[in-house]
Amino acid sequence: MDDLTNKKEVSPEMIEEVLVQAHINQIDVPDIVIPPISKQYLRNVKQLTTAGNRFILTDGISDVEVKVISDEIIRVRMAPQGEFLEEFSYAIDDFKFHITDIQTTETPDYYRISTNTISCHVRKADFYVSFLDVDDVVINEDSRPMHWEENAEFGGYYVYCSKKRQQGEHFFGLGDKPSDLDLLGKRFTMWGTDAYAYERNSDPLYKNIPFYIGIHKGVSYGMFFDNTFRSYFDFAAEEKDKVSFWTDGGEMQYYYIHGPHMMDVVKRYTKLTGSHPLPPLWALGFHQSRWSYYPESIVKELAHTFRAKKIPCDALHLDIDYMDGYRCFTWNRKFFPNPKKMIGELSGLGFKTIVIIDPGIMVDEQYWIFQEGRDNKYFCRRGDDYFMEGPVWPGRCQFPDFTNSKVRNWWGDLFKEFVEQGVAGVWNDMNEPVVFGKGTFPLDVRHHFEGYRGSHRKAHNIYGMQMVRATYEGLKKHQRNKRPFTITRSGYSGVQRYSSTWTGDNMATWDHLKLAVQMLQRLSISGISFSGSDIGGFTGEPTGELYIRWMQFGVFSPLMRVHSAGNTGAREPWTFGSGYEKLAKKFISLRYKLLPYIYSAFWENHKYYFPMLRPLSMLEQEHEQNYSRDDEFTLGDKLLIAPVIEKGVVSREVYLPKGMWYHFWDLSVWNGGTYYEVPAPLDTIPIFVKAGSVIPEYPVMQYVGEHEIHEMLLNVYYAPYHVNSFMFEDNGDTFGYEQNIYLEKKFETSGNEEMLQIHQVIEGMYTPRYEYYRIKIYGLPFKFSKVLLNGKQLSGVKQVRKGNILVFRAIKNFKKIEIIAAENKYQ
Ligand code: MIG
Repeated sequence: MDDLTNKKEVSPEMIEEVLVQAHINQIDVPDIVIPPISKQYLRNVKQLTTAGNRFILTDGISDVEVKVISDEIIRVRMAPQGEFLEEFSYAIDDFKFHITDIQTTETPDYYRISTNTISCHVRKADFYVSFLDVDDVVINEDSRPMHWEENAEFGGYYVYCSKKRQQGEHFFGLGDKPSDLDLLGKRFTMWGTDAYAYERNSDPLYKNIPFYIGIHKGVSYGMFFDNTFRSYFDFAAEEKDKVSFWTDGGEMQYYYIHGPHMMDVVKRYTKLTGSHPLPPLWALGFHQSRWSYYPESIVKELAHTFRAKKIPCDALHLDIDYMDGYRCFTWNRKFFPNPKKMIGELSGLGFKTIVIIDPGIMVDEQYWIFQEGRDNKYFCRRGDDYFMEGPVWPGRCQFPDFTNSKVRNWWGDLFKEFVEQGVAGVWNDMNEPVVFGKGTFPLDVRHHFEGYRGSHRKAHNIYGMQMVRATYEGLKKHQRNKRPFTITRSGYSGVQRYSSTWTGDNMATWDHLKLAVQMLQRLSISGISFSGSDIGGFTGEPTGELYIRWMQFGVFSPLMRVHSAGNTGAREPWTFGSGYEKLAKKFISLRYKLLPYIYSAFWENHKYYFPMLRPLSMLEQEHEQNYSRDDEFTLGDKLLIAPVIEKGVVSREVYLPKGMWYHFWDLSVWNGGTYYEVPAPLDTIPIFVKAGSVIPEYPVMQYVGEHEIHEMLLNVYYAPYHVNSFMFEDNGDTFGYEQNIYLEKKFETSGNEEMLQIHQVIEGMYTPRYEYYRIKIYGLPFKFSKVLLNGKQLSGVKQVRKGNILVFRAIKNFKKIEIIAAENKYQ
């Protein structure tokens, strides 16, 4: 073939290309050696065209699309050479947003696209994009025009966006970064990584959540950079007045999400990317895990010990050693001769069995799952068509392409047998994805990407999310109407629609406890409320003290699980001696008492997009000094928790947000808006209850559903003003709530010197089995004369603890309760 001489023949296409390049690079003399296009900044805006809620602006070469998503959300995309990629996103949920009205105006200087809440300005002279509120205050603006650069090796473009850091601006979000809550002055990468024994400021970790929140002058907004390639964020690290984000490929595509409150931003982001469906209620109980509990006799002994010691527990986790040679979906029959029988026995004791699963499928001709995957071409392939192979636990493995719905369905169906055996939940590990040695797949590996195609550069950061999605959907199908429970280590924005998550391989150190406190808050404001950390630390050995302090934080972690590495000492609640065992039991029991409250907070996340954990910076964003106070938070909106995260301390400083608070343990009343040094010996941590709250409480059970609840306890904390509290109830494990089979109860309390009123409004169609509430009223400032229920006097009202607590029983459907002060009300 004469081709082999490699003469430089010039085709008409090449000439055309050379001319385009020359034009872009402003070169007069085109050369046959064409260099890749180096950094190109958008230039002046030449034109705006409109199509409905989409606006296309061009500088003659590149196009920018501004799309109004809702009254408060605007998306910006850039097509370097004028051609947008087909629209597709794994992150975006299908929520239909509302747009009231869109106005466009043109001035000599800029184009302006406005909703009734925000406007986007594009400056004609230099293509600077900015976002303004209704009063035309600039909330966010470019500090350079968007820019791009050709990626000569892989194709596509590096795409960049630089924003101005507004005066005094701070930054939050980004998922699981192991750093202080405030991201100012730091730079981060999104590239899911197996970060065994990571440290403070290690980066990247497992998750890829390219969403951040900026706050300046007490106003918040969000930026969601929806791009799955390896991406980077710089929060004024390189240049003090600039914030940048960029990627190795794909499209510059970001959503500006308006506030002005951090809460609004987080709710809108969560609406955009979805929330977690309700988990089964037992999943909010206590989980005990270890790498690994085996054989069967050890697992049973563990279960019996919990029951014998009367320490509540709902779930036991089996790590990789339950498998036969680490082959997914198999059991090691030597260790677990009859899994169904064992799971049945555990279930009889009230335990759910959760098993781990990895994405790597062992290359083994005798293994039917490998055969099926290979024969159906479900495994990922290299760029030049060989199957992708690499070593993980089982040895050589191939990996399902979870970006293909056919593969996901296949994977999901593989859980059928597990479900029949009684497995109640699946823990998805190593899905960054991990390959020993190299870390992950080579970048040329191809992915289906729902038909939109991509190399591993594009699919890496969403691989884990699609794996757990496959798992979730498979469980959902095979468990029929029962809610699945899944955990995942990796994930991309939107992963919360399919799974809970944990913070991976942490260490048994005090700083790691602090990191866990910071990371769970960060995840929560990044759309992922249902998270936990390995209580006690994964690697290393905690002292009894550290273990208990971590357990105390665990009570307020949406996912409460003890887990540890194989080469560490045991981590059961009784491991550290009877003194610590008593404390572990006390706090695990507290978790079970608070379950109806935690469940209601979960519902508020699922249905209304409220994050479960709320940092001080969210509660009082107008106070900059709160931004660095990231070691206390509220769970839901009623309980403020200040975990103890230092060795040997018996008190800690707590900032109480404005308002009146009750000390959870001694019921004393404290005024917020200031700092206190709060006693915190090892048998307690500072917990405060917002005055006016109604906190529902369960009796301590050894596991969810151990017995019917005869009365629901309502703890009512008097406040001299109006407060609303919410409680959610349903059957706890089906999708009935999607058919409105649930109750949403609103308790409205209002107190004054004469009386305390409690109104109850009930919505929904569920009927709890109990008939009565037991109501406890704390902090009444007066002596009571009588209690009226729907206007009729109640008998059997007791006063305890020097008369300061009233206790009585009330029918569950009451509408109004009035506690009336005595004439001589000051006692
Ligand atoms: O290569 O399954 O983060 O929780 O115990 C380690 C064994 C694989 C990593 C997980 C950890 C789990 C461990 N896994």
